[in-house]
Amino acid sequence: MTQSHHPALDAAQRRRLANAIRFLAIDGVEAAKSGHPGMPMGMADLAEVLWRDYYKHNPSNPKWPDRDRFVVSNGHGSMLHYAALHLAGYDLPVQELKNFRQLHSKTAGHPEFGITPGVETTTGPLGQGIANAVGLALAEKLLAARYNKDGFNIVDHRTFVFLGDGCLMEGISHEACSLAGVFGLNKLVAYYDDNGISIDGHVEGWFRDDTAARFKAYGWHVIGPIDGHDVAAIAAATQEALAQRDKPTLIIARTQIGWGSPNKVGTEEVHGAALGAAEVAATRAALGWEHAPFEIPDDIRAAWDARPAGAAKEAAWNALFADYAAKYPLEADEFKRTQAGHLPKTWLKTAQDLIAGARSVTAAVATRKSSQVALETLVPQMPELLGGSADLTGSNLTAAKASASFHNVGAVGNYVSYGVREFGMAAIMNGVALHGGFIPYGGTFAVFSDYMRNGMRMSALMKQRVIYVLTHDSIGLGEDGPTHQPVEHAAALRCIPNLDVWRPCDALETAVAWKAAVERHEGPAALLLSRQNLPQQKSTDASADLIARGGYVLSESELPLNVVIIATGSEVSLAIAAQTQLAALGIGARVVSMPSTNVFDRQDAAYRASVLPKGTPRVAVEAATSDSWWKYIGTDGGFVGMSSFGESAPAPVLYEHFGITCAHIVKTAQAVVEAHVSTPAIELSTN
Ligand SMILES: Cc1ncc(C[n+]2csc(CCOP(=O)(O)OP(=O)(O)O)c2C)c(N)n1
Ligand SMILES: [Mg+2]
Repeated sequence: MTQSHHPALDAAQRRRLANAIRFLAIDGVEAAKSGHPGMPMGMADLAEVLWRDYYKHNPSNPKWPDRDRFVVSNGHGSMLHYAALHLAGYDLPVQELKNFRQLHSKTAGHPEFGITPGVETTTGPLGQGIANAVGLALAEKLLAARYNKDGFNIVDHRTFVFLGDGCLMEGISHEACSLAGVFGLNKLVAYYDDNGISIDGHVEGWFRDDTAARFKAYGWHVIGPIDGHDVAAIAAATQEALAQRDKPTLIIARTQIGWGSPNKVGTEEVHGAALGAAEVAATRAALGWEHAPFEIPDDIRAAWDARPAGAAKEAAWNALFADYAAKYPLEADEFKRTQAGHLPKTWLKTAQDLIAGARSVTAAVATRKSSQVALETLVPQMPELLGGSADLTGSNLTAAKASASFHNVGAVGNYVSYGVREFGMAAIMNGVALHGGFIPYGGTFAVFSDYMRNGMRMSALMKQRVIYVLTHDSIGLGEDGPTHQPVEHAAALRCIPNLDVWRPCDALETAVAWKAAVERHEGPAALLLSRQNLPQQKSTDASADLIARGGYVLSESELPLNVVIIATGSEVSLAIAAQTQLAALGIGARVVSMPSTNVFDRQDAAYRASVLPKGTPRVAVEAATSDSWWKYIGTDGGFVGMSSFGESAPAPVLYEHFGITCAHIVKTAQAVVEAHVSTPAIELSTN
């Protein structure tokens, strides 16, 4: 049973439709003199069958909530996606295909979310696309369980993904596909481009997995190998996949990279380079394609046009949703609100409760615990929060009382145990965020942010609201030792563009960090949280707004100002103690708490100068490397922190050992003040 509204075509006619993809890709790459023709030529027949007969989408509204999702995990094959989008009738005119890979075109080198209508996620880093697809399918399953009612399957769509050898070689595909099997994501259908080629040549020398056995072991339904150029076989495999009720499907499709090119087919040569004029001509002749570059005959255009069928499908869904909304108005409102990414109407009150609750804390509390307390306020009020941890729930404190674990088919849940799979978790959270309906957050130890770093980078690049809860944020975690003690991670995370890193010092700063992360529509946040208890700092009614600026004067000097001490997180209380001791020595010190350098850097110049006055020497204090701090303290500033890996010992012993102490801050401040006072003016030579 195909869903096509087009008349049945024979295999030769369908081959022509697939060849339209092939030649748009060939000619696009030729025009750019850069790109990857091999994959589009190899997977064109798969795309033709999937897109024309099964893929549920409406080119006129790429954001229709119940559309199927399509991901090209082997993102170097971007021209296949662009060609299909163009042919199906998306707002991607042929001029854009001619501008492949050029500045500000809608056809970037690899598919990019937010640039090209119909592209669901940014791919290119191999393996992450399939993990994003797992996230997309997970979101669908969770939303279906939550919102569907008898006779009202308002959430009922599939996630189709193309992937290649490279995606399967990458370790992240193991993490994500293993979870997809556990979760029984039966609406996930992956087409593996089994062409035996990657960049270095025939893969036997580096990739000999029994992929079918591997995926069966994950609990997937595996089909094939099939002939990836045989339309009937592709259709049969797809129908078998769509019939699965409790397993994701992998269709192993044997293809030839560069299919159609007489001299380059089946070779790595065609993976990532233009065919060249002679071979393009030879391919045109071999396939009987007589059309000029970028010219598509009307009958082929008509056969590809998915707009009428897509509009009809969306209209049917809109009617269903209208009936649903009449019967279940609360659910419908919540569905629409969360799909749009809007916060609940009660958000202002929730945020006030969050801040007020944090301000009422007096005891010393670890910021990971304060984060959990924040979640106790947020989770019951925000069904869109989808929590989780990479097997460290009891350490990350990412579960609230209202967190309900999602385990399998049909289960309603708002908490995912990702297992020990940090990178998989990050990329799955990206897929969940991209799907819509959720704000995902997930925890691990801060030191393992390296494991998921490229996933975090992709959240930032795609401007997705994903919240990373990174606990055990310094040597303050103590006895687990240097393997578990982050040293360079704060600096490394802060330099990812569009990732807001927060390292709060107490319950109030933690609450403000959560508020900022949840309110941030345009990107991810990382919360660096302590394992050890931290004292509460003084606050006023103005504090929350000041904290939200990323850096602020926490404690002003009572003496004329000699030095500014900038501190974050667990070291803020040391700076406050040093301020008192410096005052006793006659040195006026101001303490600036800087929970987020990224947010502080976005403040206007006047505000920044009011916090860090020009000409006053500065000392930064952070139990981490100094790399984040030179831009604030200058080369003549002082730094108290780490310059090596940590050690295994109780935390107080380590703070002493590494000199991250009140006494050392005092000494460092004294030294920079003295150097500042005694610095003579430099005589400049005039010749
Ligand atoms: C994480 C990552 N590492 C390396 C690359 C560079 N790269 C792009 S394609 C490719 C080979 C992919 O082989 P395969 O998936 O079999 O693609 P095919 O040549 O069959 O199209 C490599 C190494 C990348 N894009 N992402
Ligand atoms: Mg390959």
